[in-house]
Amino acid sequence: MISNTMQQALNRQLNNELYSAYLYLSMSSYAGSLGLKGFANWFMVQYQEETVHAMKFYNYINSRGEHVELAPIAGPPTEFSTALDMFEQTLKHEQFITSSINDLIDLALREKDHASHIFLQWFVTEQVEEEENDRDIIGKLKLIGDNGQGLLMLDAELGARVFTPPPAGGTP
Ligand code: OFO
Repeated sequence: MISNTMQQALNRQLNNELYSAYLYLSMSSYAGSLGLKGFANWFMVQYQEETVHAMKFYNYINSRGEHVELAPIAGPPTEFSTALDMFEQTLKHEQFITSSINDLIDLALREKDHASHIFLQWFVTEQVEEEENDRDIIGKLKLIGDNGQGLLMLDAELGARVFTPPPAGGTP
């Protein structure tokens, strides 16, 4: 049993995660249209990871005896100026997600909802990793500047990213 306030807050975060998936799917398509197949792959893996995040909230809400209320997902931007622009928007979005996770934890603490507090810890660690990855890539893109060869080398590096599905039978 979780409070109504907590259920609604978790539900909103589920929607945020689905929006994250939408945003990165849009970026993947845009990168592909520029011929940057490695960037497209990186964002496609990111999309897949976000669907896992959304399902974690979905399963958690159900496991607490509540049901999910799916809300409309906002349309993400569909055009981006440069690869750097995509990653700067990615970092900004992830910082928003970090702050929304922190707000959820504040709520769990206020409500003495220890189960939700523990559930949310995974996301705290994940957000540190996500923001670090984005900052690393932004740093490389700034170093590369207008150097096409550098961009192609980074494209090859990002093309090697592989999605690791959650363990079968475990919580995704
Ligand atoms: Fe990108 O971590 Fe979820 O939203």
